[in-house]
Amino acid sequence: MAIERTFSIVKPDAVAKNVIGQIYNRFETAGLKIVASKMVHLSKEKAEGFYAEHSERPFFGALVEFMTSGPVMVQVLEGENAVLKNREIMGATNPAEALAGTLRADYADSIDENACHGSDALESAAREIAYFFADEEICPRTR
Ligand code: RTP
Ligand code: MG
Repeated sequence: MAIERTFSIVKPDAVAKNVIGQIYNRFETAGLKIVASKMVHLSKEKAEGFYAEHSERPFFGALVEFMTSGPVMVQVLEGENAVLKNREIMGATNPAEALAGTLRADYADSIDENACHGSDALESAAREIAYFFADEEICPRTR
């Protein structure tokens, strides 16, 4: 299986619940390595750019308002099959449909405030990583 990188966000609701460490623990337990990480408070422009693909959807305004409501953690996760593995760890977009033991089942309150983001494909992962991290901010393991 290929070693991949994916992009992940601990969203403002989960940061407010003080579960950053518990979420990072899920990534590490599943064998994903955190190779870049920082806390940021997104501007409206940064959030709109990140979710540009959804700009015509009815929930776009609420999504941007939520994503700018408090700080987030952004991280790059590396490992075998990282894109799909992270989506499995997160669970379905709507926490009511998320499997037991997934991040969204455990930490999300609604489809609008759903705890985490994960890239949905290798191409979007590369774009999203570059949207938040310079190359020198990503630190592959040397041991
Ligand atoms: P994300 O991008 O945040 O990881 O979530 P996702 O791939 O599971 O879902 P996506 O379709 O990309 O939607 C992005 C975010 O928009 C909100 N959403 N609301 N009310 C709705 O029908 C609806 N659909 C999507 C969610 O907060 C979702 O995380
Ligand atoms: Mg998405």
